[in-house]
Amino acid sequence: MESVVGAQTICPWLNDMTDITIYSSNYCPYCIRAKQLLGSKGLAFNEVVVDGQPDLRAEMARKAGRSSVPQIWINGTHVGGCDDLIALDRSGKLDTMLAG
Ligand SMILES: N[C@@H](CCC(=O)N[C@@H](CS)C(=O)NCC(=O)O)C(=O)O
Repeated sequence: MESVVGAQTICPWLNDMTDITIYSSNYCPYCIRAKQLLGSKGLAFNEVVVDGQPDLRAEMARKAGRSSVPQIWINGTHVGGCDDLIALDRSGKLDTMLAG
């Protein structure tokens, strides 16, 4: 059986140095999945809920170049949406990013 140890497990203090922002909607299953993945790695994140906030959604779209939620940034780097976050995690590159 394969055992995967995330960067947070090896270095639990990493989360203090990781700045994660997720623009989300409370009605979006992709947002819930992305937040679950971050939570499963013990990562705290700043959440910007865009529901009923067209200005925030427009701000997100301007920064991301995409209008769908979620949109995620890690330490200022735009990661993309939920599918992108999952792909990054599966490739091992998310842990590399988190390790700095
Ligand atoms: N492939 C995207 C799908 C995200 C998505 O379809 N989000 C919906 C809400 S659940 C959305 O924002 N739709 C409106 C739009 O695409 O502008 C991801 O993984 O993040």
